[in-house]
Amino acid sequence: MSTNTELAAMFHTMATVLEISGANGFKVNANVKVARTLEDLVEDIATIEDVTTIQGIGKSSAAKIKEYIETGSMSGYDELISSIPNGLLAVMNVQGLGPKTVGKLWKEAGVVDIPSLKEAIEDGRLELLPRMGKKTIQNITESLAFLATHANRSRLGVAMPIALAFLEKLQQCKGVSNITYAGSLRRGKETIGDIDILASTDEPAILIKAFCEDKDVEKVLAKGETKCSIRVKKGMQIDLRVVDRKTFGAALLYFTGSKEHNIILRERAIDQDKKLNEYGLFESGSEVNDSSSTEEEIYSSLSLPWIPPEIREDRGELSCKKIPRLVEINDIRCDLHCHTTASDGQMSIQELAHHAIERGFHTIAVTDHSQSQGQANGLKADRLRKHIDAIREANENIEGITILAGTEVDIHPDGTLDYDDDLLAQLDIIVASPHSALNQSPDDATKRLIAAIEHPLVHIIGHPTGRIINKRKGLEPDIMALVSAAKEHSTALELNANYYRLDLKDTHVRAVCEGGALLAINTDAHRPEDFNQLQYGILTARRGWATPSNCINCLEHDKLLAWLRSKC
Ligand code: DGT
Ligand code: CA
Ligand code: CA
Ligand code: ZN
Repeated sequence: MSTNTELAAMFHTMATVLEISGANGFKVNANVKVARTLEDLVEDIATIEDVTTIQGIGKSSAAKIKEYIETGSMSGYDELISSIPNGLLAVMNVQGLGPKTVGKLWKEAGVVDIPSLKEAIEDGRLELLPRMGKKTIQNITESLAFLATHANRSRLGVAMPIALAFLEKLQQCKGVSNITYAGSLRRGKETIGDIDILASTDEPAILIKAFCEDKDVEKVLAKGETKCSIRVKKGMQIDLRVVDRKTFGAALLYFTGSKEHNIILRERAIDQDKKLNEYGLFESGSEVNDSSSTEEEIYSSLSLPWIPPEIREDRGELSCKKIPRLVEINDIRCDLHCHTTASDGQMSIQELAHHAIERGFHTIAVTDHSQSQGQANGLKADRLRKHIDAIREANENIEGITILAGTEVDIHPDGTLDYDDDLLAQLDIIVASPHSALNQSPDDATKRLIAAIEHPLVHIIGHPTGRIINKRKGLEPDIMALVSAAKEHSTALELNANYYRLDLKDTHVRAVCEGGALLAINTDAHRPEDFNQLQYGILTARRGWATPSNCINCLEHDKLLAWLRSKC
């Protein structure tokens, strides 16, 4: 994680703590503003001489930033964090609880962490608070149950930067010949229990010392000569295993998993009178493995093609006749769901277009929020009309990319859309997404989404379930019913690449592809760096066995436009 990102997270946390404590809004906003500025900053903050020259960063924030860059800690931050109970920030993860409510729960009902929140619900203390109706408490209870089963796993987009930062540092240790991440991270799962790093080195002691004494380590959990575990300050566990260079391929295969995939491989080896473990593939009776082998060679010795890590889940990959060529990041030619400053994005149309050109896209869609999304500055009809003109003008003036005039129109709970058809018909592309009533019944959700799929002007259903990983379950529609409607009406279902969403999820993506419906992989970018989220969408798409031909974002320019026009 970059210093900019680290500092931004700290300023966001300070804003939250201030808001929980009931500080005045001005102070809260000042911290949010600094956090946003840091997120948007292209240069590394540590390389900027005088931080106060950056607009949005005042003297006192600048001093805090300077202190953090120089010492690795920030006294104002530590003080603020310790001004509220230890476990209170975790309560913020409960869906529907914002800082103000959490502050009230703390001050008026003695809630200091998740367990005491549960207690307050059970003994009826919560109900006594103003504006705590039965329905609200029911929602909190459901969210708590959800958190209990999911929250100890980190989101993919949190784990990946932590792992990459460690790899970058450890790679430089003397003697290291091979180092990579394995486990669920290599398989691209949406959440990661712990990060597994695998290395071969001539100097294990140097590597292990560097690993355990890294500045990001909070605690060394176990330390041996070939295996260590640490917990990093951001809360994740990392396991490091040092293996012999000769056995690296076998170890990589073993520690990538999944466990279920490994078990079938091992059985297959036994059937062929061989033995497979993390040290290699052996002829039965032989204990020595004197030829180093790669993953490819081991699969091949078992008469199998190399299986991409993302599909090593015992979901038919070992009995499948031919593994399809899974979609890759370079296959993606356009992004069809992005926001600008017209709604809640931070890029102008021009900036959005230039970032898309940089990514090598042939097309970018401007799809700002619709009128119901008040908190996201959604566009009323007259503003949308002007926005369409502005997009068309930008499309005329900017070379090297097609800029589509679109919308991300809300799908109301009853399945109707948030703009009239007359207005929608003026657009090049329509993404329709559910944002409200995300706890309606599965039946209602299915009807709602199918109505949008069947709408003749809708191209893509954006983040169809509205789930937020580790936080909100979202809608639970009948996916097979959506897929067959989507196929019939040539409407694409989105895999939203944002790592909080990854919606549709891997198994749903597979249902879309196998059912012959179209898949869209979009970043839903609100800021330039959001385009980087595409990697998580691709990992998830691969876990769903998606190929370039399943995905509309892989279409050539003219074919994409022909499909879009077939609707409007
Ligand atoms: P996670 O960390 O919960 O997200 O999931 P993984 O898959 O990274 O699991 P982890 O960290 O417990 O172990 C890493 C890999 O090591 C796992 O994917 C497969 C392999 N492995 C671990 N334990 C066993 C086992 O008991 N049997 C077999 N065959 N493989 C194992
Ligand atoms: Ca793991
Ligand atoms: Ca592990
Ligand atoms: Zn969006």
